[in-house]
Amino acid sequence: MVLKIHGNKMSTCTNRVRTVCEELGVPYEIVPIDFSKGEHKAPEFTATQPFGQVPYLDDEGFKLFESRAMARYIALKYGGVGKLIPDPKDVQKTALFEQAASIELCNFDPYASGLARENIFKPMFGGKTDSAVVEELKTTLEGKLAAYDIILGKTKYLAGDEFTLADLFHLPYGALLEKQGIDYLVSGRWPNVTRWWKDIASRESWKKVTSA
Ligand SMILES: N[C@@H](CCC(=O)N[C@@H](CS)C(=O)NCC(=O)O)C(=O)O
Repeated sequence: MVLKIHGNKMSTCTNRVRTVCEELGVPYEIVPIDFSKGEHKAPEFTATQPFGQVPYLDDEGFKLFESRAMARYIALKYGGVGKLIPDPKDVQKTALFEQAASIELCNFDPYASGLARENIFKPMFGGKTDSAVVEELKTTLEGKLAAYDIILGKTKYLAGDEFTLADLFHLPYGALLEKQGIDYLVSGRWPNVTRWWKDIASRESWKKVTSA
């Protein structure tokens, strides 16, 4: 049975998981969840994902939510040793990978997803952008990217010289920054960040996800 991803293609977190499948050539099927009908808040959905958010996966009856946990599961189960995630037996490499994954979760996602919420999702659903919040998020993200620039001046990718899930996790909200006209990842203001972003955003997996 093919891996089922309950979500939709407009969801950043669903696209994070789709990108992992594309990277590894893992066949999957999207089970569409329609936000406009509130399907993600329906009891049959929240029975599996109690927070009422997409995506979750169903792998022959094994159900899992949280896109980053799903990504780790898919890489470890289907990727082969060391692809996108280190071999768990290599404790130091795994620790460096987890450090990089935490960097994304703590130092990038709150600000990049916050900006997408203010500038894209709020207006899309009838809300109003709070410009003071936008300015605060932008200022904080600028400081974070200055630190990214130091890290990426030492290694090609966030966890070392190999592309891992920690880099991939940035793609959906990173791409939305550009859509808002926030050029932080592409402007060259932080040269190592721009070199890294251009590299990861040009991967075939991501191009496929964003074109289909
Ligand atoms: N931490 C969760 C976040 C999931 C999430 O925020 N999903 C969004 C779409 S990308 C959603 O379902 N939003 C609708 C809502 O929160 O009501 C993950 O990574 O899976």
